[in-house]
Amino acid sequence: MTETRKENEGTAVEAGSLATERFTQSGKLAKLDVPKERVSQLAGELIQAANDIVVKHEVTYEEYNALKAWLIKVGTDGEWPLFLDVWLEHTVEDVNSKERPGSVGTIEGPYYVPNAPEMSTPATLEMREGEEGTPLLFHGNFTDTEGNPINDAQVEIWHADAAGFYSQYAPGLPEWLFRGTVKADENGHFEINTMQPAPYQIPTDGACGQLIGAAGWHAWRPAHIHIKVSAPGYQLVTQQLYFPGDPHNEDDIASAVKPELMLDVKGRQDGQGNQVEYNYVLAKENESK
Ligand code: MBD
Ligand code: FE
Repeated sequence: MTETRKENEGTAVEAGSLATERFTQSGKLAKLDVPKERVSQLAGELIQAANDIVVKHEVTYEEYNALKAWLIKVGTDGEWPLFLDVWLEHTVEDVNSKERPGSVGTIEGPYYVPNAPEMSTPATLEMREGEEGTPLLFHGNFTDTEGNPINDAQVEIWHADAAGFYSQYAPGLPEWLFRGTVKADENGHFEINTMQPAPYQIPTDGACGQLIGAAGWHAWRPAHIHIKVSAPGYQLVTQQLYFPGDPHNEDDIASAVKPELMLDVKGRQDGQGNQVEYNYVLAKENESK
């Protein structure tokens, strides 16, 4: 446990169960209809890959039972969303966004909550009185791939607080702390006042943490701001933005850092923390994806 984890930490089981429940109840499951041929091919090759590993490394019964116990614990801890989003989503995102022009995306992760409070620009995200951290003014513009402004764009933003906690996934935080849906103005401009998040350690007291410990890995993600940008008629971009100099930009446990997502943070003239500009280019629905 690090000094950033306080008594309001909660447990991996709580965060995991909430993420599992959120996913189960999200609209994402209503539309699923994977054809039999795809299921057979994908599940078949996954099972074959696991069998190949057993042969290649002459996996013992002790190791097989450790795996079985661990997989059971991933479920009881509710950590399937965490496990998949940390160790698999980055490749799914890469494969599915490589043809999309415009702003670069990355993984969504397990802690998105839809329908965060709507605000017009300039917006200030919900904070507590005396909120700790460095103030950050995040601003930018939306254009299409030809450079024309987009007039009805929005920025959904969510991030951890300065201690590394996400609202709705850790006890004791205001429901919409550091979560908002900010409407850009008619010129495609947005301004969001928030606080810089801290580097983030994924929960270490659940199944994922147990794996990390057993393998001698680390649990850190660099500090990041989660974003979904969209406008009617344009393709949604899900991304995260990162801060130069973070010790975990090079070894993110979730492999979700890309050079295009690095912010160019500057000190503010008025001494009130930092500011950063990041501009979005959205692809139309029918532009290749
Ligand atoms: C996070 O905040 C996150 O962004 C990811 C990908 C996994 C765990 C926690
Ligand atoms: Fe995150």
